[in-house]
Amino acid sequence: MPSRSRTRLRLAGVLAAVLVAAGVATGPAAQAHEKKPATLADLAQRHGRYFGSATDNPELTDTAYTRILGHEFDMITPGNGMKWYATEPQQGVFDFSQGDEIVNLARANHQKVRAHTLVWHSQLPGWLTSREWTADELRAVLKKHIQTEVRHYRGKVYAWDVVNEAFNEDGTYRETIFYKTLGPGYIADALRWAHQADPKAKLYLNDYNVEAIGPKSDAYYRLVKELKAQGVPLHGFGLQAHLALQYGYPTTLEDNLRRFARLGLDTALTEVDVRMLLPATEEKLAQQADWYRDMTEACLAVRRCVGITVWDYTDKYSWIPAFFPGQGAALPWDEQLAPKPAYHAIREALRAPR
Ligand code: 9MR
Repeated sequence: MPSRSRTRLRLAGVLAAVLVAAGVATGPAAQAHEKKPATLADLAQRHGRYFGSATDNPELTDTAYTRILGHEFDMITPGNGMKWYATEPQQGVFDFSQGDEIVNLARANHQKVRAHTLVWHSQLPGWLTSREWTADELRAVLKKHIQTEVRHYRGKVYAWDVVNEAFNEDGTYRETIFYKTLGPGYIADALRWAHQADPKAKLYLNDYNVEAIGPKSDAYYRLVKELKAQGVPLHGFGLQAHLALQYGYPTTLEDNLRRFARLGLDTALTEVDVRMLLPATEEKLAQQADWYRDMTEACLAVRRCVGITVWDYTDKYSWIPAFFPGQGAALPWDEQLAPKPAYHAIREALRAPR
């Protein structure tokens, strides 16, 4: 070998050694070692599912937070920004800036959006709740709100929670302004109006405490049957899954998901968290991890359970401590954005072959 080639070879060897010492990838083995671990979204996609998180506008300035939000999930739900008080603060005056910010961020990160929510008794603007409406007036107001918002996001969102929390615990209709003024038909109307405005969006009914089979989920089961029989556009049933360790795990979740699938609906776990009485102990965090694992497995076991969304991913931004004083630690990442046992349990469930 000519000496110049030998020198070059030796130099290449030295260079490789320096690169290895510096931790820079050089060969195929190093590349394999460098490969980024699969995200929750990657793992869910292997099952044809998504894994999502809610988020909220004020948190978006936290760059450590947005890094994980943009990386680990493939579905995003605005926690507040698309609600009525935010989007129509004065009658007929629409403001989509908060929802747009989240939709734009999701698009930049190649994530889809579950839009939330059009018809709900809570977080309504004052102009709507502070006066009486005739049925005709309220119907017009509701239709305009739904169609203006759905049209604005047409083609940009995967699904809409059209009606949120329509039933009481005993399965009777919640006496909301919409129910009291318009009767139960407001639900079918809302779905039809939303469908006209975006025929491709998946339209959902969504509620909490409907994970187990019981009076409240039975009410949805009956309603879905009726709506389907009437040809009303309805595509999914969202189970919020705000669970609490002290109230027990909904062991009939999988059967419940399956019975809605048999009615021809998609299902999704839409607002998952598992709160506990504080302080969090190792034992409680282990139990919480089991519940996250069980919920993930239940969804994977039912073909039409299309995905799971956690109601934000970190305890830093959870709604729980403000609403249930003395409770919290409900999400898979802690307040320092470090993954908890629940995160690893979800991964294990998603990694298992099916
Ligand atoms: O996460 C939302 C929180 O920031 C709001 O203050 C709260 C107001 O009720 O709503 C929270 O989100 C709710 C969701 O829209 C519907 N299901 C229950 C959620 C928790 O309250």
